Amino acid sequence: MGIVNVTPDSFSDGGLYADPVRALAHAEALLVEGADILDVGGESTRPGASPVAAEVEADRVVPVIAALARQRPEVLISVDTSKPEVAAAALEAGAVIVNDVTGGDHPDMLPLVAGRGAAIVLMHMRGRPDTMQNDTAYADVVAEVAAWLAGRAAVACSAGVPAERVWLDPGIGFGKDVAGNLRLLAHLEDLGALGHPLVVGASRKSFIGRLSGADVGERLAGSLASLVPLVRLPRAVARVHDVAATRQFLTVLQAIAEAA
Ligand code: HH2
Repeated sequence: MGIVNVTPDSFSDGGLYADPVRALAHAEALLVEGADILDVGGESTRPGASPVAAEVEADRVVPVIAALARQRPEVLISVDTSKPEVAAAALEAGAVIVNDVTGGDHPDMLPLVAGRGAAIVLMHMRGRPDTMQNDTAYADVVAEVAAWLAGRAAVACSAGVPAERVWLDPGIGFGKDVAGNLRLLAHLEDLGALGHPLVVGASRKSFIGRLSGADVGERLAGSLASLVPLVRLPRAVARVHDVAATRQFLTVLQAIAEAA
């Protein structure tokens, strides 16, 4: 899953693709690099970020999604939003997946996704982006995140979203400290055991900087290392900024796993 941030302030590429023409060119480049899914977002969820109004967010993402859907009808487009009105407009424009960092918290989100026959990514976050790093203590982060995701998946299924269209994400960096992120990555199989495809977004995140001292633009090697646990999972999606390198890395890793 290649990331297309149509934002002025995303943590690693804010402002680079805020212009729709640039966003489209970036999306096309990610497809050439081998992305299977494009995740288009119009609101930064970096730690400390303030919410953006729905109209602003929709104005950012909908033209890009509509143009992409016209030019590349075969591509799976995901919209990174937690607002049902933005999701509705994006699905209308051609998106088929809603990537919701609040785990489908808004009461209208899951019925919308079910009604449109879309898929949903339910991500775990503690609190909201502006406050989420204030409390990162868990008694057992893996058990707590797994229990929460299992509960949200059950709610999504009862709202009418088929189980195979409910994807789960531990929310790396969302209300977790370095140790919490590492434990989640080390125990992804516990989350995979919930029976849904997993999405993992570790790309360029700050725990890699904390561990290595690397600045945000220099975290490719650490981002790739974070994906090693993914090859043990039957169904997993890597949400990344650097698609070509990730593709090559996962191809070789997978080949080695199969040879074993
Ligand atoms: N991380 C970010 C945004 N959306 N969605 C899922 N499912 N999982 C993630 O880990 C995730 C996500 C943050 O990354 P990015 O989009 O690059 O930054 P920003 O939120 O600052 O735009």
